[in-house]
Amino acid sequence: MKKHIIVIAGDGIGQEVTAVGKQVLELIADKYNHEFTFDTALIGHAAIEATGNPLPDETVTKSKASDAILFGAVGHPKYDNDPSAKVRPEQGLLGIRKALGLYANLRPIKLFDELLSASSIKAEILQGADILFFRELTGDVYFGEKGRSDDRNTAYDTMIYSRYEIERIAVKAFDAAMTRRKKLCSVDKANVLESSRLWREVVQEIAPRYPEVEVEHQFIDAAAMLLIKDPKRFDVVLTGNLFGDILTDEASQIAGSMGMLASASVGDTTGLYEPIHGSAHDITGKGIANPLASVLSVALMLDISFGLKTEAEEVVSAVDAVLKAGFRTRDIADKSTPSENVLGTQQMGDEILRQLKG
Ligand code: GGG
Repeated sequence: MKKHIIVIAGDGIGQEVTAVGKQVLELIADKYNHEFTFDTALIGHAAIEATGNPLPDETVTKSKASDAILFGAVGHPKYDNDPSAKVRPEQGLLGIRKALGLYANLRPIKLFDELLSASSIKAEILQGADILFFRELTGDVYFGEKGRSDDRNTAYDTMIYSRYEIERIAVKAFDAAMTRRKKLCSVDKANVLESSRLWREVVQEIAPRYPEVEVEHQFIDAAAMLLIKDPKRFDVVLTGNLFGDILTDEASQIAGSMGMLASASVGDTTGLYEPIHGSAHDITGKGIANPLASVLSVALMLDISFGLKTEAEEVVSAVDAVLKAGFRTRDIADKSTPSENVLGTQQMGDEILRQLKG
């Protein structure tokens, strides 16, 4: 199979973890006789530095012409305490999602058994948890009108959703529920927000098309609590952009670390695959970032964009085997991990490659 992949590593540890993801793709191509070609493109702070623009036109053009995007992260601390900055790295990520029509962000919360002890949540609560989040990606307060009053003392962001936007992601989530445990939880704040009332209305309208799927609606505050109290009650979770952003970071604690969570952003065109974590400048350049979310993002790419199920399963199995062998990066190590088993980014990548080579 011939595929062309754009690597957009972005900022901070995005560069480090994406390098490992690319090595996994190269090895899979070699092992299974696929021809994967690669190109790179700029985004985020790196793109601002080089071109003044967090999302250069060339990045969009190259992405549209590719079969899949391997993405790292965007962000830089210099913008965090500068509310007046007009140009920000995050605009690159939001912009590419919009430009490519990537409206559905799939975030599987998979707990590898070996990491049960890495979580701060009790093992009996966690064991067996397996959740697939559908986070809407191109609407909500992220894209609604925003601004300041003339005296700049009042600010607003508009939470906005259209029927069409809710319907297309809801259909994807219901379709996924049909292939899983046939349970779907839609998360909103319909007791307060009008956009959430429309969200709930549309999900209720679609539900009868899927009579086998058991549907429940939860308010975001209750969902946040239940996720920690009883994660096993969830199968597919469908929610908007802001609630999904927050809930999936919370859910990363079920998987042991943000460094374990992969995601796929899909829509009408090229899929984009990225760890859910950001650029993590506090650990950038130290070689200690966990590359497994990038490796697991590669597995999602092989499965969803290329239909290579065997290859995807092999990548997930390699992660499982490396964890079973006792290797950890710092974020998933605990007191019982021998210091020689605590690996850096590339060392962890090397263990994955060793497993894949067989
Ligand atoms: N790899 C994810 C990433 O870089 N996140 C940083 C960020 O800007 N996130 C905003 C969002 O995901 O909406």
